[in-house]
Amino acid sequence: MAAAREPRLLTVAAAQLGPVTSLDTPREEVLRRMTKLLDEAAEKKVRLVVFPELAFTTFFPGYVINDSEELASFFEPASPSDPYAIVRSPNAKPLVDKADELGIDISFGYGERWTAEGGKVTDYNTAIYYSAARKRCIAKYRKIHLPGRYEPDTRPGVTQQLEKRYFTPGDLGFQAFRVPGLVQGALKSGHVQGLPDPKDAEGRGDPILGMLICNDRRWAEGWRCYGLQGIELLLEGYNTTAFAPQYEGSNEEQEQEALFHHRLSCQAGSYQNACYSVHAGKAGTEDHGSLIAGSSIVDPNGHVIAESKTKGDELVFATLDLSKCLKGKERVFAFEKHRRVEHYSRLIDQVGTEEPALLSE
Ligand code: CDT
Repeated sequence: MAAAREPRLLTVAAAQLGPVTSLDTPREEVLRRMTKLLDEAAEKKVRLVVFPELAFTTFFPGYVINDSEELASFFEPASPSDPYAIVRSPNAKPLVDKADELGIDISFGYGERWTAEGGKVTDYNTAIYYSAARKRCIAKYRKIHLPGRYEPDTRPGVTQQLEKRYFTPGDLGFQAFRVPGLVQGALKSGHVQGLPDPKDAEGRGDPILGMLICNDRRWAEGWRCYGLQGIELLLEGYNTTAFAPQYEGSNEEQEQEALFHHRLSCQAGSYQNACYSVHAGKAGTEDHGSLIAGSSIVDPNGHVIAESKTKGDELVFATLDLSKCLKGKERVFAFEKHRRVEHYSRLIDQVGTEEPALLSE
């Protein structure tokens, strides 16, 4: 990869949300809080704001919801003829309109009820990327690593995690995408012919982004799929339990451990794939239980460069220089020089652990 060291500056933010307390918290109230954070982002000259997973509602997989009509109210319809219907839904439109007005790109998570061509309905835990420059959504990601269980835990007083009950694993893979209008002077496809070597274009085009949702950030596999597409900025929204009474440890111990694993995953993923990452959480105490804060921005060396200080609504922002991704991409993690794919077949041929045979006496 050729060196292209001109700065490629971009100011981004994680819009942490405090708790959305209950299943019937009014949507307008949450939308007001989200649009207020967008106004603050505009004051700070932020160009892209990332909101949490399932941003508009309480974390509903934390509840046992048996009524299908009630459950449907947590999903936004979509279909092949209208895959981004969410942007016109009254549950999201005020936020999208505000993003348009301010010229800020946004990414947010929501429950998606997809009706396929033949009428089959599938529910996903989804995030979209809305480009203010294009005035439309340019990418969708559906959460792949669903945590939790299908059947509710019947022990009294436990914290539920029912994502496997309410969602199907995403079917869109880890598809990186370029975003127009975010950095100045981006090289376009028409310019490449003038370059001595097509590799000289690397790290000079419009920024390469990808999305993960919550539990996905703990899995190296997804990060590396993005790393292999030259990702420069990864976006991730989450709702991560801070304390569950059925697990060992005090409230404080569990929360600290959850924050540690959150930071560890985000820092390792960014470093090992030489990219920035933005992580936006929903924090504080909702009716189903408590959620960690720790919304953050991580640089390509794995350092946390900005982090939330509260468990409430808070804008966490930083100015990135995407050209700094090149160091890792050209040296330690120059994949084309150092990867040994002949030894990686286990990664795709095998799902669970297979221990070596037991030893004899
Ligand atoms: N929402 C979500 O994906 N929560 C999971 C809980 C996993 S338990 C460690 C998370 O990764 O935060």
